[in-house]
Amino acid sequence: MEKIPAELANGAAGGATRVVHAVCSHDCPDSCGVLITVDNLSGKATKIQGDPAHPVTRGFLCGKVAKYLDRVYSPDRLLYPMRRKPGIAKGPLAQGRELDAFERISWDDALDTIATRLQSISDEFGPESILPYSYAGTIGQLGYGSMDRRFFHRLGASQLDRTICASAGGAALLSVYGVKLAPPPEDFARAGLIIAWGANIHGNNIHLWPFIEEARRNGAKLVVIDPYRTRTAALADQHLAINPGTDALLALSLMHVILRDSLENSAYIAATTHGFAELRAHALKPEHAPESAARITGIDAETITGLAHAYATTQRLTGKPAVIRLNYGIQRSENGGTAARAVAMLPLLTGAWKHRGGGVQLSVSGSFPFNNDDLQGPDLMLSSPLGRPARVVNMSELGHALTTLGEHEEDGPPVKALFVYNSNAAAVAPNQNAVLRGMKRDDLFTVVHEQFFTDTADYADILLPAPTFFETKDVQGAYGHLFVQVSNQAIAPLGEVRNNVAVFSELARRMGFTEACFSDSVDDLIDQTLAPQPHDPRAPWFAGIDRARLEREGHVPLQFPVDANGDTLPFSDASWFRTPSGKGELVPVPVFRAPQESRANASDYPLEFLPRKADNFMNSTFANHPTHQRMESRTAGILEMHATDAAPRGVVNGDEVDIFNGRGRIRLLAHIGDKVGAGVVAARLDWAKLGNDLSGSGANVNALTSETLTDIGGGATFYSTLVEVRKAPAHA
Ligand SMILES: Nc1nc2c(c(=O)[nH]1)N[C@H]1C(S)=C(S)[C@@H](COP(=O)(O)OP(=O)(O)OC[C@H]3O[C@@H](n4cnc5c(=O)[nH]c(N)nc54)[C@H](O)[C@@H]3O)O[C@H]1N2
Ligand SMILES: Nc1nc2c(c(=O)[nH]1)N[C@H]1C(S)=C(S)[C@@H](COP(=O)(O)OP(=O)(O)OC[C@H]3O[C@@H](n4cnc5c(=O)[nH]c(N)nc54)[C@H](O)[C@@H]3O)O[C@H]1N2
Ligand code: SF4
Ligand SMILES: [Mo]
Repeated sequence: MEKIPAELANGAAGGATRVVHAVCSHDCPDSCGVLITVDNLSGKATKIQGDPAHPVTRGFLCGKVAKYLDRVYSPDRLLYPMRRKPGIAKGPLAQGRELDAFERISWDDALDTIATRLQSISDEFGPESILPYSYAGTIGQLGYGSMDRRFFHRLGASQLDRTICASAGGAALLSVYGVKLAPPPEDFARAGLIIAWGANIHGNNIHLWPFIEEARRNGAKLVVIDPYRTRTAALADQHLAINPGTDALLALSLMHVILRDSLENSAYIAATTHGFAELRAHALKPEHAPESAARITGIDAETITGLAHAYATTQRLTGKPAVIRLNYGIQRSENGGTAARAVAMLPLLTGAWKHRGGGVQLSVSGSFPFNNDDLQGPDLMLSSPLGRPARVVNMSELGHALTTLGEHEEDGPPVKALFVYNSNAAAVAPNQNAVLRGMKRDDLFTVVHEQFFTDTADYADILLPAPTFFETKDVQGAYGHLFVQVSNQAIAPLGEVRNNVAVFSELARRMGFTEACFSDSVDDLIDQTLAPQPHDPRAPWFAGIDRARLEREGHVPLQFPVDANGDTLPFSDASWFRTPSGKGELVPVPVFRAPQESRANASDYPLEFLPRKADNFMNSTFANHPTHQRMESRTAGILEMHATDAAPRGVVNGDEVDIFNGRGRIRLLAHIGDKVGAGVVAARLDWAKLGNDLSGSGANVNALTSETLTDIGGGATFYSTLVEVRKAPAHA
């Protein structure tokens, strides 16, 4: 395998410019290796490119990060600590008017204020009244969760259950397989049939695409299962526009056909699974026959039968296996955990795992034996004033946490301090109106550590400036490939920005925490996370991987055991499973239930709403940059709907429409077309303060979503949302 030259990895000076190896830290499966060119004289970054030596990045970047210099050097960066001016109420600020509400202070002032307030709140209400709120602004090991976790553990703050993205799917895969392993993207090139199931590969996972294209050049077919006609769907051989929330039924119907027509792999099933007889009886029930499933999934019976046959016979007929790219789309739904479990069982029936390029890929994150215990110090909770593990607050219920928690004594105290970092909570959390009602409370002390004046920043008492990945060092795995990488610091921090590690070790010092772990440097933390727990069965996969080697080589592949053919084939035999039975778990059998919020139970709000991610933003990140807005201009302020739903409502293209339910209301411009089928409407996630909501209420799509949790894993259910749409009254 080609390696990038050492001088690239080290960022050594070699004339007018130097090239530094870094890693894109955004919450994307691709974790691209990037090369940043820095001008030695000015210290400024002048260029970013994909690392040509990285086998998955292959020298190209997505559109949003290719324009990253616009983000790093944006004139809108938050570069200094600030505090809310006395007497200014919390609430949305027009973009560019933030300094009406905030004034610059020194880091010492900011940190002293935070430490004093957290101490007095802890003394008065107990430490659990302090709530950290973070997600994946960076997925570097250190930036995502290291010193911050130590700090909040030692403080005794409420623990945050980080469920907003992937917890239902994660729990599903763990229940079936016991460990999250999957074929790497490179192996997709060897597949004969690729199913993208709730996976917008073109938008969200672009570095998988070249391997799919390679497979297709060799005869493979791509089938996309998605209620929305994504670019991925439009480019596929077949697009099945499934009704939202019905994936478990489709998977059961595929099983039904496979078992009815005896297309399963009996020897593999006997050797590797547990509960097959029960699953077989369940799948063969008449309600799972294609004719029955068709009515509910919206996919006709012949198509279901054809897909089941293609899926189960690809290996025999083409000599190449079938692979499912199951992404997180299907599990953002009330019964999404069950759906993900059902889909995950399919290759256990056919034995696709026995062939390189076959199986199912949700996430490969379980391949990295990072030592998170040493990094995050959960035992420090025992040294907190509580002396026990603190209560757990589910991040998908932030609205509830900020508005009603503490009303019942058994809940523990109300939230009195909120510390947000790595997240634009006010934009991305469901049930936005409840979230904002909570954030507006003037008895809530809020700290926000950010790169920009986001929706969340508008509610801060204290603002702290955060770095981009150009300005800090980290180490990173991936959830979509199998390379460990170090991200070197390319440029000096702009203004007075400080990274997540620095902020929390400074705060720990001010709070009087004397444990040695609060003095660990960035390099110490990297070394710790690269030293797996000795009892971790995956520990050998990090053999020979240490900081020095990563700094030299940039990216290093995990050291997997290989079979006689030189292949690593997870779940090809029973030795790979980590479930209680030691086998692939087919029980409890997945039972399909339509979501409460779906057409099956439609009432006053009959339309299924997809509050979607934008191809050229990263959740709400990038939404504020003019360059990125231009790339996404087609989706700005738009509600996509089907003519069947527009006509009876008297809506024509370009009309202003109100989209509403019992939780909220936003106003967008109707766009009638083929992106969604009848009964479904869709709009994109955005910064609320940009004003794309034409009603002027300063909301975004999450004003409509609910805090209902998934069936397993306690996840968010963005894609189980019912709404009604009405032509907006004409302006007076
Ligand atoms: N450009 C870009 N890339 C991103 C992100 C981004 O915001 N923008 N976000 C990143 C993050 S945080 C994540 S978690 C990953 C997520 O990547 P994906 O898992 O691909 O996430 P989604 O876009 O939420 O969902 C994928 C598709 O599922 C479809 N879908 C919705 N409901 C259903 C359903 O009931 N059944 C089926 N079959 N499909 C359904 C949606 O229409 C969508 O096209 O992407 C990451 N990459
Ligand atoms: N309607 C709807 N809502 C959704 C989704 C959806 O598809 N539809 N997707 C959900 C999903 S899958 C996810 S993962 C969540 C994502 O939710 P978030 O993780 O909150 O995602 P972002 O909107 O990208 O906000 C991340 C913020 O972190 C900041 N940041 C970046 N690096 C750093 C750093 O080093 N330090 C600090 N302190 N801050 C930093 C960025 O500036 C950015 O504002 O959103 C969820 N919400
Ligand atoms: S967002 Fe994803 S595709 Fe784009 S550069 Fe980052 S890791 Fe690569
Ligand atoms: Mo996510």
